[in-house]
Amino acid sequence: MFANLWRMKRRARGAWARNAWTQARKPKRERLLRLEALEGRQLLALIISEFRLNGPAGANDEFIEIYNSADTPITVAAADASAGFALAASDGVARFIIPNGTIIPARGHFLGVNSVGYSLASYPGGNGTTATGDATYTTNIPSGEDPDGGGGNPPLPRLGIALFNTSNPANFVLANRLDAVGSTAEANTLYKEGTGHPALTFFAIDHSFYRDPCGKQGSITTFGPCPADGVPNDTDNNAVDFVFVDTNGTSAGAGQRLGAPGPENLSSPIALDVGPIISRSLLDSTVVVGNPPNKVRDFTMDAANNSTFGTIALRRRFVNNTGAALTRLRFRIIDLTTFPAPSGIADLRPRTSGAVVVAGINDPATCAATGTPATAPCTATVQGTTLEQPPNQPNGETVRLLAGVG
Ligand SMILES: [Ca+2]
Ligand SMILES: [Ca+2]
Ligand SMILES: [Ca+2]
Repeated sequence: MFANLWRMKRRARGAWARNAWTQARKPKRERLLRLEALEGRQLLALIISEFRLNGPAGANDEFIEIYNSADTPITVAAADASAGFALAASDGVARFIIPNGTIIPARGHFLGVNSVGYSLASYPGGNGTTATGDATYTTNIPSGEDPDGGGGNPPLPRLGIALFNTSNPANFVLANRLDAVGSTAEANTLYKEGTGHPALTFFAIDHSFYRDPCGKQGSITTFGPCPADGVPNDTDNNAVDFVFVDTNGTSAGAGQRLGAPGPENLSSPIALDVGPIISRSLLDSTVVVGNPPNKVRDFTMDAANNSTFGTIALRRRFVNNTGAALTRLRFRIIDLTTFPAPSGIADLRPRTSGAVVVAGINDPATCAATGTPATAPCTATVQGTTLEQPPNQPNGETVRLLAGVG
């Protein structure tokens, strides 16, 4: 278990949804204007949440993930008579279209992939599904790659990308743009926000740029809770909104940080912070958070599993208040001290764990829910977590991997 999970609090953004109700009592014209404004804000909730423009399978190992950051589903409907929303590169050519009528759930995703090279199609998705593309394309988006793979060439240009509320290229203009991300090497401001994220030196590495859901810009030396509380940052400044990670902790020009790409599609899990939630508490609330059985430090060396200095186990109880059956409980790690941690800061690597039976629990609620006997003191089984792969993790598991229970 982990120190930092997706936060499950409701966000202030819920305020505008409530505003929609209060508009019902206003004069009709004002109401219409306000509703149009609300529709605009809802569309702006569609953001590019993660992408990469090359990978271990080469220049075409690309994916682009779109995210609905609103509290309500978004039904795609182009602003003109075109086929849907387009994701275009700064060469002005659309790579994929989200067709009209597509419903992207609240906090849900839509994934576009380059089918020539995309190598993460078996990344875990939803129940029995994987992160295959909801839409595909076959034209490379140049991003600093060696044009022929033979070396000795100037790198290809690094193109930015943008999402438009139309698929008509003639209408790829700022007024129709929903979001954009590009590097400092991109000259066209239509295809980036702010100065752009750092331009990457091309290596065939498993990496991605993702919108920071923590709010620390990927810093592994900043302690305390995540200011962004699990909601991907969009301050319209790519340089601070996006974080670079790769599975080797490579220094490629955009910060050195061990982590994993996490492409998500329409089938992928959705953070349950809208409506009924899954509540979280200590395994034993009669004991402070830093002591067993809530936190257990085991100094046993296990170098073969990246635990040279032992392990830390964090134990929590989760209650399903959704009213629906859950097939699996999954967590995404969004903040962790890890490689390359400076001296004095722990280099932590999440890993798979097995179930353990814990005795001496004095928490009446835990005992009533799952204890033997059902009254305190009791014994309870704490389930382990399984790190979900690919991508393969040659250096031990890292920030942003999914971990599942059940
Ligand atoms: Ca590319
Ligand atoms: Ca933006
Ligand atoms: Ca993702």
